[in-house]
Amino acid sequence: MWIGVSGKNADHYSPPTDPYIMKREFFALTILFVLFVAFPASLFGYQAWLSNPSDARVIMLTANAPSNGGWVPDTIRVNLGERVRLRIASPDVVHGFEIPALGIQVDEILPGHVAEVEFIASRVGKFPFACTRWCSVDHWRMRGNIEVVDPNNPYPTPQTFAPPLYQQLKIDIDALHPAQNVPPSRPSAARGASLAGLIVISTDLRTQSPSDVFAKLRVDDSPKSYSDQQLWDVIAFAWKQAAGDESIAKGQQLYARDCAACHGELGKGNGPAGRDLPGLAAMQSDTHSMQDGKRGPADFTNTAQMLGASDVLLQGKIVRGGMGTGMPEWRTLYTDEEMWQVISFIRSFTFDYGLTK
Ligand code: HEC
Ligand SMILES: [Cu+2]
Repeated sequence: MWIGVSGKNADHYSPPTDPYIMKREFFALTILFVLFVAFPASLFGYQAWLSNPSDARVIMLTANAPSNGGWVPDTIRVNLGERVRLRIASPDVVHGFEIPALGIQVDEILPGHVAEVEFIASRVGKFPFACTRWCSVDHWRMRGNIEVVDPNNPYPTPQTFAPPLYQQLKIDIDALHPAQNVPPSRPSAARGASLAGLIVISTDLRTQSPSDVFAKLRVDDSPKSYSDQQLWDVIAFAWKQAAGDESIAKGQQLYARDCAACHGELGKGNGPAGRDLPGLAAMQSDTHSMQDGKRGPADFTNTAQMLGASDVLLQGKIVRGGMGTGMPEWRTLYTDEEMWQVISFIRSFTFDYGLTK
């Protein structure tokens, strides 16, 4: 190693022959080797080992807000049985990641960091994934798919979903649903609880609207001595009971995460992301609120509309989305259970469930 050779003297330099100098040179060489070759190599090796301790297939995924391109790639194809390690980076803002059908979740993908999640592709199918953080106005468009294929059977019969309840029951979810009956004031589940033993509701609460249930109660003989408000209170209590506190609490979380940005924290349809959605101006529905003279997403505090809708009808709208507006579809992202949970929470905008918000 001819260190210190420079300039015009370089040509005249002859290697040292003195053994002492040669020993020193060897020592210097060793240090240089360690400094510039072995140490960095070990670092890289260690890094690589850190990021891939198993024999997982590493897939890089970039989380961009939809206006910056969304997920890249937005379709990931892996083989059945493969161990997959997703390394997810975010160049812009904080995102989240979830593959609901596989129960895989990364709560936070911070800008400039790489979040990792590992799983085994143990089921064949097409599994939607989505961002779980409200990263931008069109956050809910931030979706992609993981396709798990069996190399031995690359063309399986396509997945079939049972038709949603609203289709099975042939409910027209695009029809207006004004309530035939509205309560004098906001029904209270707490007040209704004290009357619940006296007034029995025997109808199916999922397929009937609250307004229909009221109509049936009103023509019954037994509750004749009770006021309209009292019947409504009992209905509010019945709905809360049927859902259960746990379901309502879970629905509240889902709503805050996925719906509030459009429908508003208090359900008034005035969330910041709900403004100027395409198609709203052409809507004939009365469920949406007006904000600054513009139509917004459905107003869940609008008693005259909400009490005319059965849970199944609301489910249909959430399942399918659309309505010619910016309402996203949730069928591929929500389990049935989550669907009912979010609906049970939406009811708290018309029924007083005594929740703390
Ligand atoms: C991107 C904005 C946006 C998001 C996010 C969104 N919605 Fe909507 N939603 C709308 C719009 C727009 C409508 C149609 C307004 C109308 O029918 O007047 C709508 C309508 C609805 C309706 C129909 C109400 C009715 O009585 O006709 C339901 C139910 C509903 N949304 C539930 C949800 C739930 C639950 C979530 C979250 C899981 C959600 N929405 C997320 C925009 C949104
Ligand atoms: Cu997002």
